[in-house]
Amino acid sequence: MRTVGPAAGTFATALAMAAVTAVTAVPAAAAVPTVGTVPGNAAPAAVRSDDGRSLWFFVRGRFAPPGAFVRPDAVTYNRELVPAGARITVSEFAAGRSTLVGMKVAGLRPEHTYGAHVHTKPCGAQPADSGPHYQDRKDPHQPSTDPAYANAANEVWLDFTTDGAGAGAALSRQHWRFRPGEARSVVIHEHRTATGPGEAGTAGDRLACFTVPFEQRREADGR
Ligand SMILES: [Cu+2]
Repeated sequence: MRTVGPAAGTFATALAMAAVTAVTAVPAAAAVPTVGTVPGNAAPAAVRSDDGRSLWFFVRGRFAPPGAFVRPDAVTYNRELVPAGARITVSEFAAGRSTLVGMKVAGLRPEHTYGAHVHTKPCGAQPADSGPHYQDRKDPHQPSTDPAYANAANEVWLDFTTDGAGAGAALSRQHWRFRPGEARSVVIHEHRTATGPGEAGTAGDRLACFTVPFEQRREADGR
């Protein structure tokens, strides 16, 4: 497992790793609060606990090509690098001013380094539908390639390298919380994320997208 972004504390790392691990250990029928299932082609596994201050959830999906009639929630745009049937799990744990995002994938190309980020819009039939990267401090110039904004502390980067079986994982810790409703998907890209001026944040083509319900607007807020 690779930690992206600022060095995570031992406790937080252990906690997040436990969350990522729990993702595979929790059976679909676990007696935990379930806020609906992920529609479309994602697996019916969305477990969520949200008391208004802290939040924990995970969602699982299985990639498929965009279909004409099903809204794509786990969609591959490149079946060579993200084959149909490849699996993804994304988890978020957020409390106080910290956010941990974990991701596990399986069924991808073995020993390949992928870029991955949290994006601002849900997946669609087209790769561009997921919008730009989520940024804590928004770059006034979009698309953002200024390393002052396009970096692993201000965005959520989940780059990973698959093992010999095509499995991979990544973990990101941020010292901020998502603005509700503004972080909507994880996009997997062609290669590692660049960091230099004029190219920071770019990672090649968008290969696949997974719609994720990161911190959402609370219905009680009436927004
Ligand atoms: Cu991206």
